[in-house]
Amino acid sequence: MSSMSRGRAALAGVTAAAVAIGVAEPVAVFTGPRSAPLIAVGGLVVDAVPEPLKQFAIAVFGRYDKVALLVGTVVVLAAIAALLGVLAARRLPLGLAGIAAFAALGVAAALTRAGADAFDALPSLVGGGLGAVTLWAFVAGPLGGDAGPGTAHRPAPATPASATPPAPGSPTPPPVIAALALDEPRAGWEPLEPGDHESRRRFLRGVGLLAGTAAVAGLGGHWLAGQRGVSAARQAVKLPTPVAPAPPVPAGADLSLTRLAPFVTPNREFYRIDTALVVPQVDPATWRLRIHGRVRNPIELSFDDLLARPMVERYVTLACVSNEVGGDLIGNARWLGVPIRELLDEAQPEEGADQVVGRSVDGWTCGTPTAVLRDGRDALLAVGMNGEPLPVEHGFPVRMVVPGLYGYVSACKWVTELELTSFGDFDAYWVPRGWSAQGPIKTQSRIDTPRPRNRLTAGPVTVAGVAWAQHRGIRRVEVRVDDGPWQEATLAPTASVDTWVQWSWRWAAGPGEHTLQVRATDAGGETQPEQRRPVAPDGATGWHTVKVTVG
Ligand SMILES: Nc1nc2c(c(=O)[nH]1)N[C@H]1C(S)=C(S)[C@@H](COP(=O)(O)O)O[C@H]1N2
Ligand SMILES: [Mo]
Repeated sequence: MSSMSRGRAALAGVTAAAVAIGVAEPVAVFTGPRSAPLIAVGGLVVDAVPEPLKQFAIAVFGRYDKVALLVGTVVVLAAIAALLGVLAARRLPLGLAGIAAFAALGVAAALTRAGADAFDALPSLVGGGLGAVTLWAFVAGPLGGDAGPGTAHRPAPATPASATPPAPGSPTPPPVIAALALDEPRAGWEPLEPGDHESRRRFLRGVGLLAGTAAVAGLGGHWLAGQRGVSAARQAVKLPTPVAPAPPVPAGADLSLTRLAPFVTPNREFYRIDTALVVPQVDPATWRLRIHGRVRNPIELSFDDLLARPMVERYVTLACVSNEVGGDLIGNARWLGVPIRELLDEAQPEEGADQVVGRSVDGWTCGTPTAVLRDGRDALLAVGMNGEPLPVEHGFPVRMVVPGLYGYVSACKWVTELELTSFGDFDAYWVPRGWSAQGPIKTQSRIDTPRPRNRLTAGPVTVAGVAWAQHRGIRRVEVRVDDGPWQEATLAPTASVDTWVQWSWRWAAGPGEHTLQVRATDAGGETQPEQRRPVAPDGATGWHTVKVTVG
């Protein structure tokens, strides 16, 4: 059995893992990015992570929660791989069994994703196989560091490795690689046997070569997979002209103040929330929508069928239930699509089918009350966003948009199914994870300017922001300073009850520290409550509060 040093063994383990993950990527170019082990296992983690941790990740990492998750997964994997390397140096079969266990995890993760087929096992199988070969090669094979018992702990020469004349034809390892040798000789040690140098060089050359190959394969595969995306298909989509265009945004709806959210959120700045680690690439040529379940007349539509139907265009403000008071997980866009109501009328839901489950190509689901989709509001199967085909990350080619409901119960992206069922019979994705099955948007208001901790000059200050109560509409917005009397803000005109509204208020700011607060009242006369509640289970409450200093 090998007598590698721990450092070498750990490096061998990490290299084997890098090979496994790297070579799986080009395989996943053919089987789809979601079958790549890192993404597949990451997906399992996303679905399994306890809710408070997910909240924490969103709060701390914001939009970068997915990057954080992948980096975290890689760090954990590297640590385990290092341990496996050490284990393998003691008992090779144990190390190999560890790699097999990881490959099995990758296979299981890839095969249990929505829409998976047997080929999705390939990236993990190929990666696991080559990872195992790599580990063997380091521990017992041609790259082996076996230079006799006790190599690692034998005292080493005073001269650095690079000072030793290299054997003919074997180049000195570059300093970076040499620095990686964890059993680098240190000053004051006894000379190494020549075989030790050679074995170290062989080992490091192996590490460098294999890690390089893994990186090239991994990055190249990743890039190739990107080339196979649907951005060309998206660009080729010609959106139909709506039979019912959106009513024009009234003049003055946008106060155009710096730092105030614009009335229409540009697509590039629109918040993005979903559980997808890789953005689903859905080809409109093969996309189908099935309307099925408890319906008398199941329907199946192609993308062309959908585009051929009369389309309406509407401004609707989308909001996430995870939006904190004062948060920015909200955006307003002009959506083009087919009213879901018309499709449901054709499908004819059965009595008692009170839930429509929107199902995404990646298996994610949301549950929307059938009654809401049929009550006359502009619930759309949307294909266009602000005059463009849906951006891929916002659900291309087709998504749901339902005015008045949080996204997690209504806004299914990459939608491929509408299944009629009941709330009693089916829990959509977020419900067993502790979120309410019903998700009407709560009335909210936000101060966009001034910002928290701004330093202002005494005198007139414009306080402004947005307020929303989708599908009810906003009647009134009030502002108060330092617990003083509530003062009515001026509402800008807005496109409809389904959109947010900008508001502004002129403040004669006197010197000192001040606290600004805002609250909105919906068209039904209900004022948003002061009581602070967290986002779970059905949306945050409380008044947005901003502290500023006036000098
Ligand atoms: N397929 C899919 N659709 C989804 C989600 C998801 O995780 N997967 N998240 C929902 C949530 S929680 C919200 S708030 C909205 C956000 O839509 P956006 O990313 O276009 O802003 O999408 C909804 N649609
Ligand atoms: Mo959300």
